[in-house]
Amino acid sequence: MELGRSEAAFASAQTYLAGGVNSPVRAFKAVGGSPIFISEANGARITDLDGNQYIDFVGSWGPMIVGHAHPDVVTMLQSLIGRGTSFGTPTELETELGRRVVELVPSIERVRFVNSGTEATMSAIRVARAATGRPKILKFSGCYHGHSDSLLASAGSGVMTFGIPSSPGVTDGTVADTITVPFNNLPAVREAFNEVGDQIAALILEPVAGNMGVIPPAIGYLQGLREITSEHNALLIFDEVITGFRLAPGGAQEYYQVTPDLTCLGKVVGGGMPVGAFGGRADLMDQLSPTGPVYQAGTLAGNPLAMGAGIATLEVLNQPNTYSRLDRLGDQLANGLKDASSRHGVPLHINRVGSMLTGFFQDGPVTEFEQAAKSDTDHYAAYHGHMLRQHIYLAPSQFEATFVSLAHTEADIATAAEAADNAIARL
Ligand code: KE4
Repeated sequence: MELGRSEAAFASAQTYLAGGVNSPVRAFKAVGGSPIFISEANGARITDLDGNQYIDFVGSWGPMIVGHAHPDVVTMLQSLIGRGTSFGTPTELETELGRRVVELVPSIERVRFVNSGTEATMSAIRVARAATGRPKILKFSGCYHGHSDSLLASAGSGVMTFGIPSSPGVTDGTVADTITVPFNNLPAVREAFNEVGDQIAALILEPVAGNMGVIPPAIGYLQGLREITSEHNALLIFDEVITGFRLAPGGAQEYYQVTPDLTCLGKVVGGGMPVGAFGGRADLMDQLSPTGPVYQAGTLAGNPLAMGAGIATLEVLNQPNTYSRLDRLGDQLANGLKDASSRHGVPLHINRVGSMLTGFFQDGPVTEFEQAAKSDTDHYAAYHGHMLRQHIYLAPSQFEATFVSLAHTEADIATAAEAADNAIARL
């Protein structure tokens, strides 16, 4: 496979861009080799600078759930682009996307749009701290909520110890109020509340973890978190940047029938344009400036082109059988991987919820971060390379999600499963 143009492009990019990329995972550090530079995409396929075409199972990390360059999204953007790109004023497009979000997401009575998932979670936490007057936030090992300082924290030795910065440049003081406990472990949450419950403003979690690989909530776990937070007058924040509009029209909170107090959104809600959002009960969201005292702002928040792409994307999803089809395609892929794993005797533990899944190179189970971390990342790196050479584009990290979209066909999934069989046979 010829990759010369991508390699040359990466060399040039590194001259001007930090690390040659604008987001670290794109650099292929975890799988080796030079990152692929994409020139165009359509449906379930992406094409690199050397003309190699791949079936795409990353989907820009989740946004491209209806496929790349969907005609309805393109038509919407074409209808808007000639009328200006940003006004810094209210537009009716924001109200229209807001209406759809409020109608679809059970917890959201009022929403505010921002430009990324990071901004959404950062702002939701500010609202929670203001509403409760409490300083501490409880998060979960392996859950990622973007790169705002207070969320770049690792677990301390105990819930009373301060959070530990997970990146240089994040100060001890910034994460002092961030408590990190294991995912899928209700006793750990109860212990935190028993010790410092009256200081905890909110819990924030991915209701289905996607950033340590896909890890579903244990049965009763989300309901348990709902009960504990309600009991202690703390807020429950679902970070649905990945799961929002992917697992169901109303996201994981609809899929599992557990309603948080605040919800963070991103990815799908912008249809591939830069959009994040956070929302919840009106009494919480009305604290935000200009109605209330909690400051939050953004020059390009609610950008009309981005709103248009989000509206068009949610409209495409708003068709009968969307989620049953996504689930069927996810199930077909998972079964193909399981067959390949057993056929060649290579341990591959599959976690899947609907159209998001991860094959962990280990026996499993994988129910929380420490277990996920035991995966054979060398195997994953070799597997990724074998799949790439067979024109299947996977996340360049064992600890990410594989996504299927409405643009994938059963034939695409069968092709990927066959490629996986070939790849696993060579491990
Ligand atoms: P952004 O700031 O990247 O738009 O969103 C941050 C974020 C928040 N919450 C969840 C659950 C997320 O998954 C993310 C971002 N996800 C990563 C990959 N899993 C984006 C890819 C990247 O960092 O380049």
